[in-house]
Amino acid sequence: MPLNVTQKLIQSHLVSGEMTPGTEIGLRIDQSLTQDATGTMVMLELEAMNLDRVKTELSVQYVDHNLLQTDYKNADDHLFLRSACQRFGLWYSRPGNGISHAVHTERFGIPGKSLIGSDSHTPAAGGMGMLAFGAGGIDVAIAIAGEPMYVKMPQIMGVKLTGKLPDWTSAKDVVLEMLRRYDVDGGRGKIIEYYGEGLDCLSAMDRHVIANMGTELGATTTVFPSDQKIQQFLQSQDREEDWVELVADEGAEYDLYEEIDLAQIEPMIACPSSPGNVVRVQEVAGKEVNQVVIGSSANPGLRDFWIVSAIVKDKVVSDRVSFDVNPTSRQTIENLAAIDSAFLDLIHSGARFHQAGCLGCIGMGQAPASDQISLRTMPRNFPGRSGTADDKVYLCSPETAAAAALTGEITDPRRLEDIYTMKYPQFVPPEKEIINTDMLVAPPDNNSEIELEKGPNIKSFPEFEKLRDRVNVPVLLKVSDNISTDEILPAGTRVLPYRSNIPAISQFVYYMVDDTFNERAQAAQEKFGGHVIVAGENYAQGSSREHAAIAPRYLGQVAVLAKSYARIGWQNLVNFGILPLEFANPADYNSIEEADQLELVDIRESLRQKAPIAVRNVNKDLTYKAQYSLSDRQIEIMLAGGLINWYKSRN
Ligand code: MIC
Repeated sequence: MPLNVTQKLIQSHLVSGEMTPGTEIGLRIDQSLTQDATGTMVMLELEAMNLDRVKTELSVQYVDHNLLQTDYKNADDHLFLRSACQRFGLWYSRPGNGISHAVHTERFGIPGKSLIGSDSHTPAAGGMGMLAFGAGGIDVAIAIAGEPMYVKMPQIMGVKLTGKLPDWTSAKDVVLEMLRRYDVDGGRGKIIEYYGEGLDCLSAMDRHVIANMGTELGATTTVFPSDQKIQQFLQSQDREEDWVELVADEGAEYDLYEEIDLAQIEPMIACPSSPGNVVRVQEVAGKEVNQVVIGSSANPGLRDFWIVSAIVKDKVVSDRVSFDVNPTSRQTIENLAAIDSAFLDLIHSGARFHQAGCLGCIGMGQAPASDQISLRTMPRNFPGRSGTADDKVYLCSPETAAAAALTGEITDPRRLEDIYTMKYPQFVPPEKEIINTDMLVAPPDNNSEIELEKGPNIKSFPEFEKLRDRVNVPVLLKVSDNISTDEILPAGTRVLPYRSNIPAISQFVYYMVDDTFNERAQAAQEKFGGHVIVAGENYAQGSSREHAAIAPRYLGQVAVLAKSYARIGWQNLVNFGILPLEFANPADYNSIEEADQLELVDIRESLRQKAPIAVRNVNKDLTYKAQYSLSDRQIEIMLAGGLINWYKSRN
């Protein structure tokens, strides 16, 4: 049978299950990637699991999120991660070396290999023909310990690309067009594979942009073939020997089909406050802009920075606009500096040039002014994520961002031809990039004696009890559709330093939605032994941060009762022993109110029987049927009270 690229990747890594959509499969994991904001917890989990040394072919720890050092906490985390890399045998990418996804693609990614990362944008590596998944930290820790990664076999959606992108548009506009068509949940349960002759106009880093933001579609991952474009890319990275060809067989088929004629793509923009809220730039042109930020894992390529420098060359950005440039990596900075006057052109135009990293993308500084528009080449604009509560963040291509920086208003970049009588600048990539690997520290051969270096803010992983059989607990919060992990547990300068301290970070759970939540959760834990949350569709979309499950569990969350879940958020609930229940009849959602008391009985036996759980609303005297779609393995994990308890009981 002719196979597509996804099927080839899955087949070559399959250790259990069959490629039947909806059933659980186990996959061998070759490489792992962790970043600091989620990685500290991964290292604490490795410690809790008593791991001696990584069992993957390669594992890399990046420091790219928690870069601001407003006190000792983040700096302590960096040292802790360095010691953990030495202790467990990981590579360490030093603070300021750059954003995990791009650095991994440039330095370590290999077509045909599998990758798991404690960051939801890990699928970016699918741009170079890898099978790459974002996951909660504990799933990454388990893979580092040599266990397979489990996922429900997705449907494979083939997106045929035809034609060639017009001037003033680029890869970001393509993925924004996908978001316009499918919104933030249209990719759920799917792997998106791009194919067709349109691929010829997309470089490896352009494909990275599209694969990165496949996460915003809710997709399990995104896959591109490994063709001549990837070969050229690996040549430019001095790693040609890592190239293998991986293309679909002649006559390969997909479960679902979609098509995009690239020639029809126009500059697109995602409006506040969802990546799925996409319109053509023209439709919102003229709105005054106060901030423009270039960078992030969603537009990390050298081209993405060069095109902006070429557009702003010999001009000065609007005096209303803060023009922030967040380079992807030190490699980007060195190479930008080596291309004619590109670096100087940016600086001269007024750019505020920052260190390499994620920065404002996760609210680590760069908060916009109140009630002002910020245009960003980033992947996400969930409410308040920027650090400003009433933010108005738009997501767009580097071309659209540069145009707004110059004019001070949202501007279709095609208009620059008239405003400045300029032609679309054509990027000629260097045949060989400047490569500097000095900021990547290799793991030592002998690791067993090394001590973990824990600052006072780093607290060991909390212990959780096994699942109870009966609970009678209040609904502490009722939320609507598409609640993101940024709303469940925000990031930003205030909260992120507590990622290695669950008791401390738990005070911020649901803080953005209801700042009395923590207090009420503690009271409910004392009085009733816990609480539940009621939610709409696609609960816990967005980031992979497992803290959005661990911290609620720490506060006594027993179950979530939702209409549906986002993949990683759902998996994280299971991993930390919170029941991810679904309404058998979604209309039941309407009859529950905050503070209703819900009684769940025979929980353990129902799980063993894989039977629905009856949820009695004590206040309304109603009973709802709650279902769940857990595999046998996940049921064992739930009964044990979470993945760590389960792992320990087997090792
Ligand atoms: C994000 O883009 O939301 C993040 C920050 O990269 C997260 C990880 C985190 O919360 O630390 C992600 O996407 O997984």
